[in-house]
Amino acid sequence: MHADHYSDLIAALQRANSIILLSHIRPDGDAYGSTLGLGLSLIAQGKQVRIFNRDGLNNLYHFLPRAELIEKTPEQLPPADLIVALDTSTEDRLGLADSLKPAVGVPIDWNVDHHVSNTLYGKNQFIDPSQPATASIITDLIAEARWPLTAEIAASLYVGIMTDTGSFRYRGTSPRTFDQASLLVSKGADPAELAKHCYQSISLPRFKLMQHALAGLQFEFDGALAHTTLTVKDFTELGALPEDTEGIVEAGLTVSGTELSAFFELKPNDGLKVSLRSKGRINVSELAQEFGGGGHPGAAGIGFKTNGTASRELVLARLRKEFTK
Ligand SMILES: [Mn+2]
Repeated sequence: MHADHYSDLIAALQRANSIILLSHIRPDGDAYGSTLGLGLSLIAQGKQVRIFNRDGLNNLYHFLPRAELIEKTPEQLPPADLIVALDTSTEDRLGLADSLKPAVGVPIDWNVDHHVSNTLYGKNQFIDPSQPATASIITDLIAEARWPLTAEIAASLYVGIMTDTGSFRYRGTSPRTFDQASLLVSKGADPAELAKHCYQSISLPRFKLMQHALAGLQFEFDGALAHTTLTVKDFTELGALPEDTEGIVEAGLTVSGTELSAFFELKPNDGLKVSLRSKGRINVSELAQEFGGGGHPGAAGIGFKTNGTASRELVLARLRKEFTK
């Protein structure tokens, strides 16, 4: 997308004095990194910024600069000139209280995202699926607007890009991504230090959850399909948290010849979360959409509020069809 397209979003942010930034439930490095990066750059310009996430700040990301700015989304949003949603493909994933969902829709002024499956909610949208992270979009936006880019802002944005690209390995990583990373590192983001925090600082329960998930990994079709399942009991017994599942579905793609990895997470009250990853031959976004989910061609997810056990079988049967046709 051409840089000109940033001008409306830049103007809206410049006009506003008080701004609320929102991101998705079960936040990842990009949800935190893009909101903190943009938030800190706006604060540096004297604006009042509140950064809300339904799940607040999780343990892994406490190292982020000014992480204390990330607050749990309240039942009622305080008054603000502008509300911006970042990195969130559907309004449901903002996890807003029902009281914030009037019939006219969620009061989102700008919807800024890189997911191709974005449902285009909100009054204005800036969706760029050619960018591998929302933090990439924000990096370009800050550079274009010539807004403050301190070492703290650079570190936040770098974490968003590094985690969403799997450390610059996933599809969507382009020359532009390295230009952005180069800019952020030149402004003070420390790649080794930030990688240590993201990849070598996990809790023991989280590691044990990964260990358990890998032990349960099943390979079908000569290893082309890999899948594993975790139950509510697994989390309780290992003392693991819902956020501790990051990296499990990706681990399923490690083996040569594996095309598709699926991770099933059974939730309380027979809910189910499905994560899908593909090495490229199979479009998992299309598969997820068949069950009301979405994502990218290489990474997608589905959520079921009820009938999780039965839905797991249905999804698994559908995935197997990809290898039998
Ligand atoms: Mn993202």
